[in-house]
Amino acid sequence: MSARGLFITMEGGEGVGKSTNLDFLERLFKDNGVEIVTTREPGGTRLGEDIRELLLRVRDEPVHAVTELLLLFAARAQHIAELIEPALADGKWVLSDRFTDATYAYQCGGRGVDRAVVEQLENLVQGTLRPDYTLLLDAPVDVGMTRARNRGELDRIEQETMAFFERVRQGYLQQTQTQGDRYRIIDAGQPLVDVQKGLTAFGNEVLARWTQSRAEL
Ligand code: Z5A
Repeated sequence: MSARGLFITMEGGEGVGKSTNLDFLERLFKDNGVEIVTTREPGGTRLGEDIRELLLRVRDEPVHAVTELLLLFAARAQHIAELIEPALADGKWVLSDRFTDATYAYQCGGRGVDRAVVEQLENLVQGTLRPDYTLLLDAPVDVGMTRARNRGELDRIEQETMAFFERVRQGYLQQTQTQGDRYRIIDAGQPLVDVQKGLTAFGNEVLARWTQSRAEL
């Protein structure tokens, strides 16, 4: 039986470079012989991608914060059952563009949802599943916004205010204080080449720890 795989998440505000850097990290791990599944939230399964579309489509009615929260966790429940847990159990690594830290940052930080409510849903939906490592790409809000907005039309969440995204950024930074061990923070405001030096250091650290933990079995 193969050892359980590692669960790694990439987080950060809008336009910090998650998609770009997820590809870079995937390549680095694959080049080192790791079997890896990349995915994203909301999404990752057919049902999850349908929920993503519901969540991000611009609507002419307000979306209640609890409705948004429950849709996110509904997508997450499917994601875990259908993709994340089977892959980890099979010894594969899972690299996800966002996971529950995003809920603490956007729904608690951004929308003001009580953390205790998210903790309850986290326990219900995830059981004991938590990421092994989380890479937070952190950049000033205006830097990320400028990058993201150059891409064209804004979805429902992207249409939020600067103040909202500032609270999201603080929400992420607060998360790293509460569960410090699994986080690595990279300054994503730097040129891409420097961000990717940080990613390489992170990737090599994870690979070295993994190799050591296998040797100790
Ligand atoms: N959401 C939520 O509210 N609660 C939750 O629990 C979850 C999600 C899971 C969808 O996420 C939305 O769902 C998101 C949060 C919410 N809403 N918002 N806003 P998403 O991850 O799919 O969407 P996103 O945040 O809008 O991601 P993004 O805008 O696609 O950004 P990104 O992936 O971080 O950036 P990128 O596409 O890799 O890079 C953007 C551009 O910048 C691109 O042209 C790059 O070439 C360029 N770039 C990247 N890095 C650099 C550097 N270092 N220098 C210069 N240029 C760079």
